Amino acid sequence: MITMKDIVREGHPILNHSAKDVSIPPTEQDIETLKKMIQFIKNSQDEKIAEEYELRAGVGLAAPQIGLSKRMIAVHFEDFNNQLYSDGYFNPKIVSHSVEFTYLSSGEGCLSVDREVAGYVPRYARITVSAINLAGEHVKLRLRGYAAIVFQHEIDHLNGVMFYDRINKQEPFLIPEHAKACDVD
Ligand code: NB4
Ligand code: NI
Repeated sequence: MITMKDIVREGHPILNHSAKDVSIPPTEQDIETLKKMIQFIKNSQDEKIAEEYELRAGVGLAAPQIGLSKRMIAVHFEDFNNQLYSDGYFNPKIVSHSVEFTYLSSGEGCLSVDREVAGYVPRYARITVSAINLAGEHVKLRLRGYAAIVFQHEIDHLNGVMFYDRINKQEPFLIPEHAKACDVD
């Protein structure tokens, strides 16, 4: 199982480089790795398991964060309509996005960053993502709000971008134009 010792931390070059596309159909090994990434997120949200294995809670994970420079992401979370997003994706690509922005009013954190970085992270309010899911199906996801934010954070990792790279250096709490806050519980 994946534990925190497997999570690469900032400063490691793999987090600042673009990851490579996964050959489709994915290999058994790629599928196994993606399943392990989803299980890590589920474990991190299970109080007992998280305590036993000292896991930091997460709702998403990208392969470069476990030292694999491949375009694979895993998510496991419920959005505000209690819609569950729990799957893995190969070669996710943002194919369209809104002009409007959003941001988490609580700011963002990252399992690869062992410090708080305050500030708003501007994200597109609505995105369309095309990808191959764990079952090997080609999917087109239309996402907004919290779900759109999570997927953008993970896809950024595939392009070597960290959340704090998007925070306004002069004014960290500058509210982007045409932006609506996304309040987490
Ligand atoms: C990715 C997220 C940072 C902002 C928002 C949030 C948590 C992460 C990083 C957008 C994506 C991990 C991957 C949480 C969390 C809410 C839901 C359900 C019950 C606890 C869980 C806590 F843990 N971020 N951590 N950070 N990343 N919400 N929740 N809760 O997930 O670095 O690249 O279990
Ligand atoms: Ni992250």
